[in-house]
Amino acid sequence: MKRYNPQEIEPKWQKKWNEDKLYHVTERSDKPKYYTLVMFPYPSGDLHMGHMRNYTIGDVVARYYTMKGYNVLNPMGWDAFGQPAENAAIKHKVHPKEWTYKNIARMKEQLFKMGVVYDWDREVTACAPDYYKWTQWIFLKLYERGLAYRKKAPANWCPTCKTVLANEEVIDGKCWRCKSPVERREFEQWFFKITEYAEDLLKDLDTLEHWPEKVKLMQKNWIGKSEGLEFYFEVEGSDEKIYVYTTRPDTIYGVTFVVLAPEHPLVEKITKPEYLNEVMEYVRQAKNKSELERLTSEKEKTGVFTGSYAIHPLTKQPVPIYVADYVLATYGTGAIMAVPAHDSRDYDFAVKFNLPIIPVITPDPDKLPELPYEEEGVMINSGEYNGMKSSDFWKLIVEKFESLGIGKKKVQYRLRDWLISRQRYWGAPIPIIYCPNCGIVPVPYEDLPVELPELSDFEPTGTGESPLAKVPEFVNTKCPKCGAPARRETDTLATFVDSSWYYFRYTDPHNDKEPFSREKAEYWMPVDQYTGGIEHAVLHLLYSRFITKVLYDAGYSPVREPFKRLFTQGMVYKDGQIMSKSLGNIVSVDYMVENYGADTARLFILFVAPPEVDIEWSDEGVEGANRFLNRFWRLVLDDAEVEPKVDEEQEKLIRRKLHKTIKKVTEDIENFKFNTAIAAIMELTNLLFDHKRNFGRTPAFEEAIKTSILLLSPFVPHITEELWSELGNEYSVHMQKWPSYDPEMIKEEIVTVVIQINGRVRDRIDVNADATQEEVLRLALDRENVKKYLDNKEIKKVVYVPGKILSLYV
Ligand code: ANZ
Ligand code: ZN
Repeated sequence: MKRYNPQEIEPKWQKKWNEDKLYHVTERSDKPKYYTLVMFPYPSGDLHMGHMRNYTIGDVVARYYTMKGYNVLNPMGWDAFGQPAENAAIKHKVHPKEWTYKNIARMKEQLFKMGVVYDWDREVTACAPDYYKWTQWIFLKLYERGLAYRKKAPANWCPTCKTVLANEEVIDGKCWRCKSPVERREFEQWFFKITEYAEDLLKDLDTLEHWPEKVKLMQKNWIGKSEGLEFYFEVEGSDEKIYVYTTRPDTIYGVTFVVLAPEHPLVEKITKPEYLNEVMEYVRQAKNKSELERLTSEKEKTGVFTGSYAIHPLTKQPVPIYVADYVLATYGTGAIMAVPAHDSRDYDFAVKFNLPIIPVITPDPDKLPELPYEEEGVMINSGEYNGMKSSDFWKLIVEKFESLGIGKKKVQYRLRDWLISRQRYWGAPIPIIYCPNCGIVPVPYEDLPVELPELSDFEPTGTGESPLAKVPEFVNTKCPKCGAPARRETDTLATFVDSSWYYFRYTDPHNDKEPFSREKAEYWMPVDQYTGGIEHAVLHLLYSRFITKVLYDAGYSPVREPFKRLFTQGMVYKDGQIMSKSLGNIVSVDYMVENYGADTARLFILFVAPPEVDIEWSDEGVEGANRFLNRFWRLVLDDAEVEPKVDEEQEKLIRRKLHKTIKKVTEDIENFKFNTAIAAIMELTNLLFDHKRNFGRTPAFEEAIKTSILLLSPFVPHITEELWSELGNEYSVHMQKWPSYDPEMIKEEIVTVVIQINGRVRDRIDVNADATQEEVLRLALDRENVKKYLDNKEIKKVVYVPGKILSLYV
């Protein structure tokens, strides 16, 4: 019999699937649609097994739903603009474009080799003018709707990458790419007004039933809605008022000082002359720190006294005013009432600066709380309100301040507007023109795309200006409104803009009139299954949701939410660390394919653990997967050693097991439990091995073999295609109908088991026909009669004749 040779069969089928366009789809179908999508990758170079996990998972989904009878859209593309490509290009001294397209070709080849299939006719590449034309179009739509604006703003500046970074790209005060400490600098920048959608983005999370709770919580925290009171303090000996925002107005009697952010406009005005030098020096230093650095709670609190006092609005007592960098200028009003007894940051500050700490809420009225106490409770030290529940006092004090006219209830969001300009070459130019007469003028739609010029000197300038500013032919243009000489915007769009709408483009990838037609989007959207890394839980997903909502409001998108179901897969580790090129611990696609074949690699990845769990690469695991495929091959193709012997009971047993397996595999795939689905098929094949040895290739055996091939086909597509064809079936296994099970067949059969103790019948129990010895024993030991005759004696021996007798010896 022919041996299993993946190196021969895999390329053969890959070529055939590709030529036959097996996964090419159109909207003309009588089947229901299913849109599955794996987050499109940065074309960063070679793929390894860590990346492959993601694509393999996506491939199983696409192949399964196709067999299930859906019209499956399963596209692929490249998040090809952006800093990673550019940094690598600078390092390797090649043009980003060349570097990018070379990597795309290489990655495509690797996906191909792994048997991962797509509708390649829908490939999109973010750096291609026919794609970024529409990214620019989307920018203009937002501009038109007042959702894109320019303002001078302090920005995170990476001195190494020489560029401005979005807040999200600053991790622990360091650049997410190169890890250098980030500085603060002021620039004119473009923003998208995502804050206008804060409430929608929050509220609609509730409609996303099939998203992981963890991801929804992360988005919720990022949006950070809070309800509180905004009110003002008067300043002693001054007409100035200090507005503060608090979510805990119930702690008002515990206020012992007030803090201004270093950037607060009143700092200079209210600081007493003898304190001014020290305060201004502090302000200068604080401005260089990133927000994250300032908020890090482990850091020791710093600050300075202004020499001035605020008047407590209820007690009329003076409280000192400090400037401290743990208060941010960009949140609330940029100033706070400090309550050290009930806020840990204020507590640390008060301890360090020796300020009074007055507890005003306690969980137990007979005892003082342990400080800082941040929960609710009962009021103390709060005058006439003592004994009241703090939550009631919260409402009361808000009403009181409102009626006194010194404060009002307010909703705040932590979410900031989205900084979208980058002072980098490798991105879509922002389609804006600056005219000396007309000011900011959007590039007319018919002039799109604003093409990125071919530049050989694309390195960042280091002044904060984009390298495009060095190209007069690009910069100098005419005003589209008045014709006067004008300048183009030289910043490019952040890559998160490119990736915030690509899933729409797949629905209509060749449209040259609009980014996508409403009709096609209506057919395909929303994405039914979106799969990707947890690292995109906040930004990419939030930005995509935002752009979808804007396009919905503008009448282009038929849906308000782009992704119906979200799955975040785990990471792949090797030698205890994340598999990554930089750590030198990768297992390459080429190595796996050459030595074991794609099917073995796929089977290992899918079988080793549930897809959401992190896995450790294991050579033994790979060997095990390979052994299984070899065994399965022989099971299917090798002749039996015995002539077929049809035993009706045994045939029934095989069929029952088969139908149970179909049910389990089907349910497990739909619930992303690929590992247990595969385990169930393995269990079935073990049974089939025994059967073949004792009963030969009977009709039930042949039936079970054929169905097992179908059940395995989404996981290991090549070997199953080959075996399917070897058995003389019609091509392709992947276009067959997914097997269904007969509910009658899997009904539990109940049998009565006789229980003997020391050879004497003592009881009878009803059990499932396929119950194991342990299960039957457990049930037996619970019976009163059995307990009586066992009389607490030690059981020496157990013999179980399945479905008939359980014998115990004591
Ligand atoms: C007094 C207070 C007492 C507070 C207490 C908390 C606990 P969230 O819930 O995240 O919205 N805060 C307000 N503006 C701030 C700023 N610009 N920088 C730093 N902190 C600021 O947080 C609101 C709380 O964070 C506010 O409520 C304020 O401290 C602080 F027992 O006011 B609280
Ligand atoms: Zn003009």
